[in-house]
Parts: sequence; structure tokens; C-alpha cells
Amino acid sequence: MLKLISFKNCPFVQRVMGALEMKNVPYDIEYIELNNKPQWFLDISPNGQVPVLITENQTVLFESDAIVEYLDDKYAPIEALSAEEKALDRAWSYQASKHYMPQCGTMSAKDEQTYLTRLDKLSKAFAKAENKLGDTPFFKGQSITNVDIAWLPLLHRAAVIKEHIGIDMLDGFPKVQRWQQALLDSGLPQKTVPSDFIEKFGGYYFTNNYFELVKQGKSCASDKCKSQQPATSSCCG
Ligand SMILES: N[C@@H](CCC(=O)N[C@@H](CS)C(=O)NCC(=O)O)C(=O)O
Repeated sequence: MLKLISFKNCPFVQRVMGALEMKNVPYDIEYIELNNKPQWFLDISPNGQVPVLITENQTVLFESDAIVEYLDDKYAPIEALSAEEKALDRAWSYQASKHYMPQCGTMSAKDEQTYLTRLDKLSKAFAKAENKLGDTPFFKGQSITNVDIAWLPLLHRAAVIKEHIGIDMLDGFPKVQRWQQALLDSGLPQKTVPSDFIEKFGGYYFTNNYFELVKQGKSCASDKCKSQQPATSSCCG
């Protein structure tokens, strides 16, 4: 059986779990703490990062892009993709994965100005997707593909923030919002994070930062809040 070494809040891990789930490949999972990496993990992981996938031959794979490509090669889809389609899928997947860390940075912002500046950069990714998306539920049509899986961490985390903080990172991107909803409705988000994800994620991203201020009603960036508050209030002024 495949074994995935993981960290509960990691978007790169979530993408790999999405690929495994999409392909219905069984796997074991072991979570580690990144602030206290076990020696066995340091011994096998070339760069000390998760995700790491240990294959049935006990080969240790690392780097999420490489792991996703391995899963494609090993568990090939019934419908073969052309070389052009594969290249485009990889390119659109990269538009998401290169924004995983920027999204983490945006969610960690300590104040409204920093949050908005970082969100502005992150929004460039959402704007590209908005331009490309059609009227189908998923990126390429009626079913989930690798591109959807790559965007899942960004869109799922935006949904969690919307639900728990009341800020929508996807404001102004209606097609991306529809796409997000289709992914949420697919049930995939829950299958690609641990059962205590909200607790872990909230514990890290909703404390001691801008989101905590918003939660406490001491600051806000949402239109809803803006319309309720005078422009000079501490909320938005
Ligand atoms: N390029 C890597 C990035 C993975 C990554 O940044 N993982 C983070 C957790 S989300 C990590 O393991 N950080 C620990 C460290 O860098 O020491 C990939 O795509 O797999």
C-alpha cells in the first residue's frame, strides 16, 4: 500500500490527497509535526518537506508535482490525454500551486493593509482562472481533473475563511466562486484534509493576526462590514 507522509495544514499534501482520491487509489497516511520533524522522516526526505509518498517498492517520492505525475503514470486515466492537453493541464495546475504559499502569507497577515496588499497579488491567480473558466462545473467540463485538484487547496481554504471569518477571497470572481461551490459539493474537500482540519487550520490562521481582529469585530475588509460601518470607524477607516 502507498504511504503518504503529511502535515495537517499543508496545501501541497491536500493536492496529492486529491489526486489519490480522484483516482481511488488506497493509501495509508501518517501525519508529522513540522516544528518537530521525526528523525526517520529527516532520514528519508531529501528536503525535509511534506508531502512524501512511499511507493509499494519502498521508493521515497518527494515534490508534489513529481508525485502527481507519478500517480498519473502509474494509475493512468482510461482516456489518454494528448501531449498538448497534458502540457496545458500542468500549466494551469502550476498557476494554482505557485500560489499556495502566497495564500498562506495572505492568511497570516497581521493587519488589514498587509492582508489587502497580499490578497491583491493572490487575486491575479483568481483573475486568470476567471478569464479561462467556461460554464461547466469543473475546469475542463463535467468531471474533476488534475487542474481542479491543483486548485482545490486554494478554493477550499478560501471557503473555510468565508465561513469562519466572513471574508470572501473570491469576491469579484463569480465563475471561480461557482467552481469553488462545485468542488465543495463534490465532497472532495473533506476527503483531502484530516477530520480535525478546521481546528488545526483555525488554530494557526485565525489567531494573533488580521483574521482574529476581524473575528473580534475590531477590523474588517468585507463590503458587508463596510456598508454597516461609518467610513471613519476603526473597522474600515
Ligand atoms: N515544493 C514542495 C513544497 C512542499 C512544502 O513547502 N511543504 C511544507 C509544508 S506545506 C513543508 O514541508 N515545510 C517544512 C520545511 O520546509 O521545513 C512540494 O511541492 O512538495
